[in-house]
Amino acid sequence: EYGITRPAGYKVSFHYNSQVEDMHFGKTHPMKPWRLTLTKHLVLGCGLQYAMDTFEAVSATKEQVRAFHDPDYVDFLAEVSPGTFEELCKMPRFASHAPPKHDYDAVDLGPFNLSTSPGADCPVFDGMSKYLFLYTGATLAATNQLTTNQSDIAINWSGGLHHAHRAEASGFCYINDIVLSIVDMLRVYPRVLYVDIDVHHGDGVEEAFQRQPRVMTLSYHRYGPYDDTGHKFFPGTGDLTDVGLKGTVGEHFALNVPIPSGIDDRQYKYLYESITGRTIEAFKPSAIVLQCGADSLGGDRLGQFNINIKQHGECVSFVKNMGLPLLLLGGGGYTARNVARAWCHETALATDNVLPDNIPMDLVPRPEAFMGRAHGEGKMYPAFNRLHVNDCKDSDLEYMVKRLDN
Ligand code: TV7
Ligand code: CA
Ligand code: ZN
Repeated sequence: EYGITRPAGYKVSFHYNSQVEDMHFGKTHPMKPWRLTLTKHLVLGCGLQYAMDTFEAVSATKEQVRAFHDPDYVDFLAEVSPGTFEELCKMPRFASHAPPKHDYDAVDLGPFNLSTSPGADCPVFDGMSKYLFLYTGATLAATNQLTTNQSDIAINWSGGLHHAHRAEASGFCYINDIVLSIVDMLRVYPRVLYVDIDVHHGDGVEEAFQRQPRVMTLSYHRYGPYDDTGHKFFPGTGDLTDVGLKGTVGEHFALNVPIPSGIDDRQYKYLYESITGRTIEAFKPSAIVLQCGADSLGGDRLGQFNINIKQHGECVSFVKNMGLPLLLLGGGGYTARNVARAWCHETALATDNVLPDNIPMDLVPRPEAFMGRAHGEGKMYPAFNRLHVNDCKDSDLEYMVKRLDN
């Protein structure tokens, strides 16, 4: 349709299972799995399936998930549903995992930071187990394509859930598919670089590998107080001084780029390319995992950056140009139409295709109006409805680059 061709000299695989789309975290919850429906429709509408090998994902097994997560937690996730939650909570094996109460939290939290209250970050919802094990299965299949040299780039837009801890759900993330992928990669690659352009700090991945010099984690994120409530932008970690666990061999194998609100394309490009470039030079990774959270786009419901789809995509192109095995994962992204446009554009970049500027639907007023349509009209690159005040001083950004360039 748009003259889509296969990339010359390398192979891309795309991993997905449409069953993840039907899930609902709750009426007002910002995480909307149907953003993946939009993405799928755009990707297929553009004909990008002809440029890559597409795989229907199957669920990860409990055993695979235990490669990082606590066995009790894995059993709980496999069995839990709104109907079984209360029952499971009473079982001593699970009850012992109840989280400490946070004062700011109005909702009741059960074991593993899970909850059936509608206001919870990590609610228990219908079909949840299916959803979790499917997005994880897709990431592991994508990883397998890379480690067996069957693909050069592998994509799973339903993965990238970077906040999940060993025995705790956090920030809309339950199973840390990224950690599971990297653990698997370490069987074959000497060194893996993890880069995270989600607007939130990739704390779960950083923590998992804080003692591991074979994995370097690099996260770009909004950091600091986010309004006058005194609360920090979630999860509140990822300061410039946080460089891995001090006194272990993992020290200096984590980097964090804390960013004030409103950063624009030019400033983001400067930070991203100087710091990612230097990191690759020094660390010499054997493979790269890029978490492409689309909540770093301008106009995101939760994010506070002002970057456009074009720059977001250039972050993908930049690491792709290193010519290393590359895993592309999704993550956050709360203005669904922008998420779909960004990830479709990035699927095109991964396969060396250029989409005309006017494909996807700038004119789509409401996401619902778009459902069921392949694509609308409008411009792809120009961006957003709501601009954040730019609190980034060029001199501060330059200082940060120098500081990180040991
Ligand atoms: C990867 N921000 C995940 C990002 C996770 C962010 C948060 C919400 C939120 C939750 C809701 C909701 C919300 C409008 C926004 C300190 C709290 C404050 C719960 C209300 N509306 C990723 C997680 C972050 C849930 N959490 O990186 C149900 O916003 O700030 C917090 C923690 C305690 C819990 N409360 C929020 O992008 C995928 N949550 C509406 C309904
Ligand atoms: Ca990040
Ligand atoms: Zn995020």
